[in-house]
Amino acid sequence: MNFELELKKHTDEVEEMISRYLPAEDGFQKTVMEAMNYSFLAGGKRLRPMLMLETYRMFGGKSKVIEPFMAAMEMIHTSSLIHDDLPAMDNDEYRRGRKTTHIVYGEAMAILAGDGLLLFAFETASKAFMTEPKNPNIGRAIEVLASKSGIYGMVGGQTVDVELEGKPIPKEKLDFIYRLKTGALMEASMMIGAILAGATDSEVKRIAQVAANVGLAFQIEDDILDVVSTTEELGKPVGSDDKNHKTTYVTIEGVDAAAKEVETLSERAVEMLDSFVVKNEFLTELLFSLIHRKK
Ligand code: GRG
Repeated sequence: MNFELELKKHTDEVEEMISRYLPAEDGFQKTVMEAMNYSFLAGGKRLRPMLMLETYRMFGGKSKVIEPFMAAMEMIHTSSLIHDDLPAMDNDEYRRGRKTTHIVYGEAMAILAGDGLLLFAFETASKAFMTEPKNPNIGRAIEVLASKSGIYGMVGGQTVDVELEGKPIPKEKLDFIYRLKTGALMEASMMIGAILAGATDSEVKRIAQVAANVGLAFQIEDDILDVVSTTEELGKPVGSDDKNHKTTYVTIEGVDAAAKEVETLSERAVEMLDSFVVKNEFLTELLFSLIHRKK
């Protein structure tokens, strides 16, 4: 397999599927739709909807029921990026190669665009009931989408992250933050793919463990790239963690040891994925590729 070529094809496919669900920019409130679409369409790797789709395919899913959930996941992720960039949080001016939403639309509109995307995500996911009315697993998928985004997932992780800014953090607590603020959406993505395809409870649990390892590895690599990459490559400022006095894997153990952890966690994720009877070669390659990602 020529992975780079396949990745490009899969990214384009995902892009096409999720963009169709964006709101039309009209009505007296159209500014909020413009701000929502501005950040959503700025690009991004589309990793979460891709993980969802490929997990769905791995478990034999074949219908369009997955599409509103893929779009919903990217909307929730984008809403978190908009809020994460706000002056009250990381105060960043660039994201996905563009000025951040609050720089272009102002702080109040950026807050509303984040709120709008978050709620529009659930409006969008609910469309699955019409796409496949007989699928008994849609309710469970919505529950996972909500819980992994909220106080027991991403919001919970971000809460501890914000509270501990500028303070030394022991590694166990840093793992807690990473598993929730970054890992939870990866878990939700792969779990929803499995759930909608009709995987068993035990398969869903195992796929969540694969995703948990991917999520932790992904955030550690994010720490590394913040130190070793460039703004052009990342499309967002480097040195943001230093600016915000954050404890990261790099500040605790240095770049080399952190890179080793990324490799170990990713290899563990691939091994666990390999233990399933059902296979998806592209998904395996995708997880491997994250070890050496450049952005
Ligand atoms: C709006 C529900 C809601 C919550 C807000 C601000 C916040 C609570 C959470 C922040 C979560 C966060 C930004 C975690 C970092 C995750 C991370 C590594 C993001 C970068 O993801 P990539 O690299 O970005 O996949 P692209 O741009 O490629 O999509």
